[in-house]
Amino acid sequence: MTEKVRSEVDKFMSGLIRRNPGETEFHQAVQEVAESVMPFLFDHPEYRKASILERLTEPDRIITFRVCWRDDQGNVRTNRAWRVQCNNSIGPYKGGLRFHPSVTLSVLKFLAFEQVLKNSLTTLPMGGAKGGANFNPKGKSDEEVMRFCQSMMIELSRHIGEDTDVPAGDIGVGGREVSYLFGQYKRLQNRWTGTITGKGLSFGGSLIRTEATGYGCVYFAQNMLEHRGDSLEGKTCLISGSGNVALYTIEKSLELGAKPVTASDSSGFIHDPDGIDEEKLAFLKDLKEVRRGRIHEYAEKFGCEFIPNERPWNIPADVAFPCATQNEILEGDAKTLLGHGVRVVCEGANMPSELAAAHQFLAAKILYAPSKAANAGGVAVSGLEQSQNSLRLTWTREEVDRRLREIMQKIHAQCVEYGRRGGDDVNYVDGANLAGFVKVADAMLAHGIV
Ligand code: NDP
Ligand code: 2IT
Repeated sequence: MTEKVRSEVDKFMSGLIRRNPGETEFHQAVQEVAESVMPFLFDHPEYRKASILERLTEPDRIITFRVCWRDDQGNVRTNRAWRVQCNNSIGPYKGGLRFHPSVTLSVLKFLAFEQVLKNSLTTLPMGGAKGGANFNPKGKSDEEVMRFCQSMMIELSRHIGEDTDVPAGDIGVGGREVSYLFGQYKRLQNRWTGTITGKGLSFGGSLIRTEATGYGCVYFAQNMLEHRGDSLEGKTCLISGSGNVALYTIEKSLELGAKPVTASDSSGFIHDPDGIDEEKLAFLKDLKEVRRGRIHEYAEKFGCEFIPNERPWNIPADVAFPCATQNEILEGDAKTLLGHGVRVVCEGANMPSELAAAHQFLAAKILYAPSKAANAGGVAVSGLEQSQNSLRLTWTREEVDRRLREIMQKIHAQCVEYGRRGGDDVNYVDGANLAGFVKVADAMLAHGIV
């Protein structure tokens, strides 16, 4: 980065930090994009003249509201919920809902901002939003989760709609929560619309949506490897998390001949040097998706190691798929991974690498896919669910999978186009940020000062 660009990034960031005090995750997500985009803005003054980056980092609208509900003991409980509608220049707002005690406005603003660029990369007409609540579904009964979802939807329903804003799942919001939210939305509207995605297959959900983020992430890793004449076959893979994204990352990596050896949750990780095979994966799915149990049960069942309170990054491997949460790879973890010869880091989770870790991967010139490119398969199939709802028909598994693979290829091609550093070396961070940015920025320029 030249001195001129560095000083402009610093100036821009100090203004953003002043306007958004204490929102460290939001600062981090914007900083990464500003570093990629600023050199381009110097070459294209029309975007700077129209203050596109300033406008893109100021959400269109943020809704904050109280959610009251009654627990099984009859106590009145109060949570805080938000919807951050960041930018709808290229399509209706779209993005997930997160239920986790760590949810703050800063977290949702970073996620909404990244969603704008991610959705742009998918090639589908979707704007970016994110929402959620500091509600912890862990340990709650189905009835309690239902009452929370119903109460939340009473307010949220005023701000969403099939052509306005279409929520979906994220951490802590899976099939059960989406179903309760959708049931309440339908009741309040007295209309059947496809306003939430990730719905059950019997009521408008799309085949492959459950699998899409994990599958898409592995397809992206495969695309990067193929670009260098390599493949996933025989590669040892570290996976963090054991939720929706992690499970289907394990499934697809297995299918493509790789060897997944770890999985984790917030209590620690399991290391299975023989590999998580199909039978073990079936156990893991039942443990996590049905019984909602803890990861140590896997180690007890299959006689492997459970390492409490740690993440899997000190296990030697070829590929890392962080699939749990933000900032789960710190700079030291990145150095450890690189020291062990990791060749691919492909982000299933949103912003799992802190900035200094990402800089390590970029400097080492390994295949490093940032989340907004690598995990876009989830929202892409959400977009396909919206298309099917509008058409009032359903596509086959093969059809949706074919489209998902095609979209991941197109995202890869855009990253290569905008992020090529010479030869077959690609800076996927710059590529994803620039390609996502240009499409939204052009739409904003065309719309005038709004
Ligand atoms: P799930 O709730 O299904 O699973 C989350 C997993 O990550 C669980 O294993 C959970 O462990 C672990 N985890 C969550 N928070 C923490 C934390 N603070 N510290 C340690 N472990 C944690 O969520 P998803 O699989 O849907 O989401 C995972 C990531 O992927 C998130 O970053 C999400 O934003 C991103 N993503 C999800 C998409 C989707 O379609 N669902 C699409 C694109 C990105 P525990 O159960 O112990 O909390
Ligand atoms: O981060 C994400 O892309 C998601 N949680 C999925 C959003 C969606 O609308 O499917």
